[in-house]
Order: sequence, then C-alpha cells, then structure tokens
Amino acid sequence: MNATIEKLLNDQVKFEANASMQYLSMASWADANGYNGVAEFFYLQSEEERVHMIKLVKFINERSGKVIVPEIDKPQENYTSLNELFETFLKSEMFVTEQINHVIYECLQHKEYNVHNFMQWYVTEQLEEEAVARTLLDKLTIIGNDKSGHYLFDRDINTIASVNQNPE
Ligand code: OFO
Repeated sequence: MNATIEKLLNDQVKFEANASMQYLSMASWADANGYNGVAEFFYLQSEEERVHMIKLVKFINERSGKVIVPEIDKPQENYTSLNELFETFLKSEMFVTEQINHVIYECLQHKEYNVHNFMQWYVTEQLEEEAVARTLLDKLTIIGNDKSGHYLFDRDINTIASVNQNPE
C-alpha cells in the first residue's frame, strides 16, 4: 500500500477511536443528568464508532499495511445543555466527514482504487450520521429551554433519529 495512504488510514483509525470515546463520554454525561434515552443513543453511537475503527484496522492488515494503534485524545466531559451535547455531536461528525473526503481525494491522486472502493462505505455512513445529528439538533432548537420538550426529546430520540437511519 502507498505509504501516504497507509498513514491516512491509520489517522482515520484514530479519528474513529476518538469519536467512540467522545460519544462514550457524552453517553455518561447524559446518564448522570437523567437523560436515559440520550444516554442509550450515545452508548450505541460509541459502539458503532468502535466498529468503524476495527473495520479499518482489519482492512489495513488485509492489505499488509502496518496498523498503529493510536493514543486517544481526552474527550470533553461536561456540557451545559443538550444543545451543546448535540452541537458537539454534529461538529464531530463533520470533522470525520472532512477527513474521509481527504482520504478519498488522496486515493485518487495515488491511484489506490481498492482503498477508494473500501472508503465508499464510510462516505455513505457519514451522510447518514450527519443527517441524524442535524435532525436532532433542529428538534432541540425548536424545543429551546422547554423542560417538558427535553423530557419528550429524551423519550423519543430513537424515533426522531430513525427518520435518517438506513434500515440495513
Ligand atoms: Fe465513524 O461514523 Fe461517524 O464518525
């Protein structure tokens, strides 16, 4: 595998690992603050990001590359509101999308068409996750500071999110 592409894939392993820990931290904050539905949502997101990370690790190994298991950045622990929590979620997803687009661009520059093909799964996944994050943030913007609105949001988060989720 081209060395630049190998490095970019390892960077991506780190970004997925960071996202997994960030969402675990967000799940824990929600759990501690009485938002059980939001907590379950982020516990699941955290697991999904771990799956994305492992998928990359296995792919690098399959292509006889060298996997560097990354040091993880310390995630943000405290949030002032559900709004801030979901703004962080959207920002994190937008950052990952940007990185994936960069990997795709470099794959084409280096004629790494197999990697390019592999990365298409991540492109689709990011589209879906950004759409979910935007939908949830839009709902919270409508709700504003209304406490009963937050209660209903927490109760219905999976139904709201499923509008953008692929049934696969
Ligand atoms: Fe890994 O799917 Fe979003 O970040």
